[in-house]
This record gives sequence, C-alpha cells and structure tokens, in this order.
Amino acid sequence: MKKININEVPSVIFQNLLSSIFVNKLSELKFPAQNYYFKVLQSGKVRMNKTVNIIGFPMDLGAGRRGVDMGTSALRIANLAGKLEQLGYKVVDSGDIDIEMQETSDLGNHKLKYLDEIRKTSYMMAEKVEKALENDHFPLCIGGDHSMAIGTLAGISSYCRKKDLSLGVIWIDAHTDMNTPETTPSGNIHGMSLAVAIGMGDESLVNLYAPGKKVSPKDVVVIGARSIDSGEKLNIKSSGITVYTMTDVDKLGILRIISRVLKQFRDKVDHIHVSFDVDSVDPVLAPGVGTPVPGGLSYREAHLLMETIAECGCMSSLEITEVNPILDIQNKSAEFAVDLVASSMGMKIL
Ligand SMILES: [Mn+2]
Repeated sequence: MKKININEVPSVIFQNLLSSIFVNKLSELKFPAQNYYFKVLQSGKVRMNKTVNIIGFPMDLGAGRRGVDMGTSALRIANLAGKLEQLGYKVVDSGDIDIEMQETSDLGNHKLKYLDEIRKTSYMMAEKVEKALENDHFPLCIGGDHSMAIGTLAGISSYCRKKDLSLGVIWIDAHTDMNTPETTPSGNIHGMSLAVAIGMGDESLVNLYAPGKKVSPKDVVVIGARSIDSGEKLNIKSSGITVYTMTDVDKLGILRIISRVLKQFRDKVDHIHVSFDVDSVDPVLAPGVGTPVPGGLSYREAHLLMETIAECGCMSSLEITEVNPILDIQNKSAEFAVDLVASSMGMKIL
C-alpha cells in the first residue's frame, strides 16, 4: 500500500480539513445564553433571580473517620455566604441538621454502619431540600460526608416528580460511591450513596422519603474517579451510569468532558444537580478531605469544570461534601471548596 506523504496533499484541502475539525470541536463547547439561576450582564455583574438556601448536614457517620462533621463550620468560616453575596445573591442559611455523634450512636450492622441515624437525618435533609425548591430557592447543601446525597437526592427527586421535571446528576468525585452492602469493604454508607440514588443496595435507603430510585442511571455522570473497589466496578458496569475517570480527564481534557455532559443534559433533563466531593481535587490542593486519593483534578481543571457549569447556567442545585478540617491545613481545603462554589455560580476571572 502506498503511504500518503503529507507534503503531497494540496495545502488548501488540508487546511480546510483542519479548520472543519477545529470548528466542530469549538461548537461542541458553546452554550447559548440560557440562565436558569443567574444572568451575567454585559457589565460582567451577575443579576440574581434566585435566593441561595444553605443547608448544613454535619454528618460523619457515613465515613470511616471523625472530622467531616465539622466541614459545615469550615465552609461557613471560609466565607461561603459572603462570597455568594458578593456575586449578587441573596443568601439564607438554614443552619445545620441535628445529627447524633458516633460516640452516642448505635453502629448496628457492620455492612451498613449507623444506618438508623443516617436514615432518620437523611429524611430530614430531604424535607428541607424539597422545601427550598418549593420556595423557588437554590439549595446549596454542605456536608458532612457524601452519605448526604441520599437525602438531598431524595428531596430533589420528590420535587421533580411532583413538578413533572426530569433529573440529571453530575457526580464529581475521586470515588464512584457505587458500593452496596454486598460489595462494601468498609461498611461506610458514604461509599454507597450514588448506588442508593439509582436504586441499588439497602432497601430502606433506596425507598427513603419516596419509594424507588431517585434518578435514572442513564442520567448520571461521574467525573474524576480514580479509586473504585473491585465489587463496585461490577455494580457500575451493570448499572448503566457513565463514568469519566481521571484517565479520561487526561486523554480528553476536562473542558471537553463537562461540555459534552452539559450539552447532553441540557437537551434531555430539566433539573441538573451537581454533587461535588472535594476529594475529586488533588490532595496537594485539598488535603483536608475524608478520603484523599492522589492524582486528582488540578487547580485549574477544578475551576474550569465549575466555570463551565456556570456558563451553561443550567445547574439547579449543588452539594459540597467531605471537607475534613482535622486533616486540613489552616482551612485551605474549605477555602478552595468555597472558591469552587463561587466559580460554579458565576465568579469569573475577568
Ligand atoms: Mn464521594
């Protein structure tokens, strides 16, 4: 077979080919001005049409170690409300849900540690989140470990069901939280919360607040995964969720991935929930997290991800989980997390 010598290809054809590839790639990244929760004015200022409702879930019963229960305080100390107010939002803080501490709780089943307290408080969380949406507020849920998502997604899905809205979830995490009681190596429920949301695992958690799964697996995308247990891998494969690992981030780039996901979601779902586990970020930048794993999102990758979500203007609720002040250095992880929240809600460099 004759090898094509690139010098023999007429340069005009070659340039056209190159530019058409380039244009196609660019168009993949563009969003029309469609802002559900804020509007970026020509002046660069953000005009709000939403009140942000902060709801704290100081939970560490779903995690293997103490400390993440103080994440809600750490995020508030890092000026979460102030930064959002600077962007033009009205902020209402509903405070923290009352949760028993490990020392006074019953651990119960070793494959589902602290199930009773997690069920009780997740129900309360679901009620609060649903109420916020009914009030036309933007729920900003702060944790706490990632078992929080069981409650937040129960509340969001109940709201969506009543309003006949379809729901999509973007789950940004070093882990996939797709364990079930059969596959979990630790029994920690924060590693099962996404599985529960799509209807896999313990029935009392799956049917919490309302019967059945809270989101369809085909409308779930995980980004940033790099630590997945072996049984969990089988759960992922049988579930039908989409997972972009850190290998995919390396190969495709974070901008292409999040743009593709937002574009797909904007065309098929009405409510986009972003569940952000701070351990998705590299532990060099955010050491104060529940379960640090090397090789995470870089500083700019994390911000670009959130800035692109803001550009889309299509996020309808957000949760931030797993900040652990005990493992942190001078609250730097909480401050980084707050900056990421700001980026996802309209903060721009220029
Ligand atoms: Mn997680």
